[in-house]
Amino acid sequence: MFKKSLVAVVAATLALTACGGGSDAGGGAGGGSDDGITMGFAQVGAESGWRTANTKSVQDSAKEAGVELKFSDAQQKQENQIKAIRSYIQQQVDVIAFSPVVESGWDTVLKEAKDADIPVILTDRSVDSSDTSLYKTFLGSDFVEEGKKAGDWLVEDSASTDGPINIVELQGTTGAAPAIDRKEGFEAAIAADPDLKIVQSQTGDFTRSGGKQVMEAFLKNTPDIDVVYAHNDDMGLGAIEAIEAAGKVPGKDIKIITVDAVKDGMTALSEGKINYIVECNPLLGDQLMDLAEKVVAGEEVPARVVTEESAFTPEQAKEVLASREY
Ligand code: GYE
Repeated sequence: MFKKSLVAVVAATLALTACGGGSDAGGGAGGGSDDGITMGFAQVGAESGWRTANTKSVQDSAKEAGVELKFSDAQQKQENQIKAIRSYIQQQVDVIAFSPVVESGWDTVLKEAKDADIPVILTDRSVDSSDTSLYKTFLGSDFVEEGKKAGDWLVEDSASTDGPINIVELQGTTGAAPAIDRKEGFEAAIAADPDLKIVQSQTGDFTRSGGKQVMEAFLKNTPDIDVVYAHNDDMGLGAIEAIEAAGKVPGKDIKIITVDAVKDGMTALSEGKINYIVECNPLLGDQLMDLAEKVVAGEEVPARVVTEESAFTPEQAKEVLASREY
């Protein structure tokens, strides 16, 4: 255990160093980043297709905007993110942006950034701190709304079916804003139909392997599963593997609803293995750089910037698949 966490810390530190170096090269190539700003970005990890697209978006947009990016990957561990933020404070970056892996437990480190006069931007996920002066703005999706869209679709889809409909839920990372909110929104929506019942709900940690493992267990211990609601595409894709291995047909014997709409998810949707995907846009880089420049210049920014999103059926997935960026 101890050894493992030590490895993680060393890896995170290496990531910090390596990426700092990489962005220096980018600044040099641009030739004019002397008066540009430096951003410390503490990413959650590399747990999903969404996250990979989000990281690329942030890195590309930083380069384009002439922002020197110091990037770290916390491997889904809060302690690594806190370490990275402390290191950015020490390096006196102009602005810190991060996507908090879980909602709670950030006040101390955010206070340290505030005391050092370094503005903080929350991106993608939020914190539950009651002191909103600890950060300048929160850029990201409305996860409750995403959960509602998923639930509303199911209510409509099962309107013509009589009798109970058993739902199993694959939750995101325990304590993460998108896991908490997507659950809440979905539950609120399906309350409209008393036949819809969540019979099992467990975390798959937003990963494909997590989704597969939990779904295998559900298939063994839960009779008559009608629907899977997965908090992201990756867990849904893992569930598909488990369902097929159990000799059932995903999308037919068991319906699947997910959130994200990344390429692999949209491909499975277009093949009818997933029935509905609620979009969550990972391309936050441009808006983030824009907000960062304003915040560093001392300009006012809105306290909340919500990303615009839609949702897709298999037919719609077929239409848009080729033109999707991620
Ligand atoms: O849905 C999931 C990722 O925070 C919105 O994190 C993000 C979520 C996304 O791991 O795939």
